Amino acid sequence: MATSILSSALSIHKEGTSNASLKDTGFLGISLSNHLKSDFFPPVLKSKRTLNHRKLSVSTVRAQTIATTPTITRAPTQGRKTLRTGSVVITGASSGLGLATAKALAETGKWHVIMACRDYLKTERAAKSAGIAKENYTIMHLDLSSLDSVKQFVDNFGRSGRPLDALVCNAAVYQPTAKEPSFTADGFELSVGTNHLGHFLLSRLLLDDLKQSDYPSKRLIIVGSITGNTNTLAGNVPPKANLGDLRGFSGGLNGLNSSAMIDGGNFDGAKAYKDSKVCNMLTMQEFHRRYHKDTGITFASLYPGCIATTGLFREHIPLFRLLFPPFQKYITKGFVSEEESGKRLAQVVSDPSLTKSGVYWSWNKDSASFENQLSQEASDVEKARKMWDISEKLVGLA
Ligand code: NDP
Ligand code: PMR
Repeated sequence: MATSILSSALSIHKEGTSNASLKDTGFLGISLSNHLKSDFFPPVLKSKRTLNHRKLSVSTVRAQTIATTPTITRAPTQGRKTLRTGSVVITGASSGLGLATAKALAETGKWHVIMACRDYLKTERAAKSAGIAKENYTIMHLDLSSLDSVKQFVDNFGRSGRPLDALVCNAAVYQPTAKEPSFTADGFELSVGTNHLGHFLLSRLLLDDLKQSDYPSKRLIIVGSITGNTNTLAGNVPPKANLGDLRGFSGGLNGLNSSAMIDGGNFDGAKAYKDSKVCNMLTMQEFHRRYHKDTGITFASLYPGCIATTGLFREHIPLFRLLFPPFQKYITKGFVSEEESGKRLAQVVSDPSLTKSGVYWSWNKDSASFENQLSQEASDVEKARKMWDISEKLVGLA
């Protein structure tokens, strides 16, 4: 691994003349120029809500939802105008960034967190050991690698009667050492299928719930990353993200009659992850262009910092897992703790100053948020539209 890290570093130097040099980029993907710029709501019960606004209905509803809190919690409405408790769905809240964000939001007492996770017991244990108070969270089953599970989650959420004030698409898988692709229940390469397509369907199906919310600032957040942005040093570590002409994507990423990779190339797990992050960032912007004006929903993405200790690297070789945190802490200085990253994402969910839509947030060395620049590909309007259209077909929305 040490050799592969070194060879990566060397190849960055070679590519330095193209679109990323240390001088232009600085640490954390923050360019030098960026650096300088450097109530009252009646309780909402939606028991009468019907599901007919959803394009896809779920035929069978199994008892997958296990609610730790059967009743809907609301902020007390004593006397003056009081903002009711917000209701936020966070995918992948069983560990890392998602768990830290759930904790940060729950601790404010202003949010009830729906932890949308594939492993109930793991999530329950994680919530307990993080010290999240029982009344501040509910666990609901969601496996993003199955479109049926996504539809079922949406249906179950509808039945729960909760409003939806914020949705955080956070869950992800990363398979850097896989030699062969693995696939979702619907036959899509796993990283793009889970990180992008699962979230694409989820957010499309929950958009009406967000629209119906009477919360003053409704938000849909899709977690991005520096490694999908080739205008940064980190984004130039091979293999680089590149969606190409989307030929593998339009072929269904099934590895049979099409490539498992979006650009139609040979399978590479690390690239598939980075490509999925480009899709996440393009999706956020396409949502913004299509829906922000009419709905008032804030669409945002972010790079929370390098949280080198999370489960994301579970499939990496042990030497990588050992060296990665000190490398990020002492060499790139891009390291952030899980707790700090959770506070950052929680800001994007609820900070009154972060309501601007269509923004990719990052944080500088003093942990101050700023609007960051996306790479050319991650902000390509035409590619975003094409990616959206293909995604709709793949998940059965078109
Ligand atoms: P973790 O592995 O700790 O968290 C990922 C979460 O996703 C887990 O809760 C995991 O569930 C869940 N998940 C994975 N597959 C599925 C699935 N099929 N259905 C439902 N949930 C699933 O990693 P991080 O906290 O680091 O990652 C969170 C986000 O942050 C990701 O979007 C990642 O791209 C992003 N990010 C991370 C960075 C980092 O340095 N770590 C940097 C930049 C962005 P389970 O517990 O069951 O495995
Ligand atoms: Mg990277 C400022 C420099 C910087 C930052 C902020 C990151 C973040 N990385 C940086 C630089 C480098 N990394 C350099 C110079 C190298 C070559 C030595 C390097 C290598 C490297 C590897 C092998 N970095 C990695 C890997 C991974 O497997 C991680 C990855 O790509 O996951 C997709 C990763 C990351 N570096 C980051 C961040 C945030 C990650 C992982 C998480 C992510 O993007 O979601």
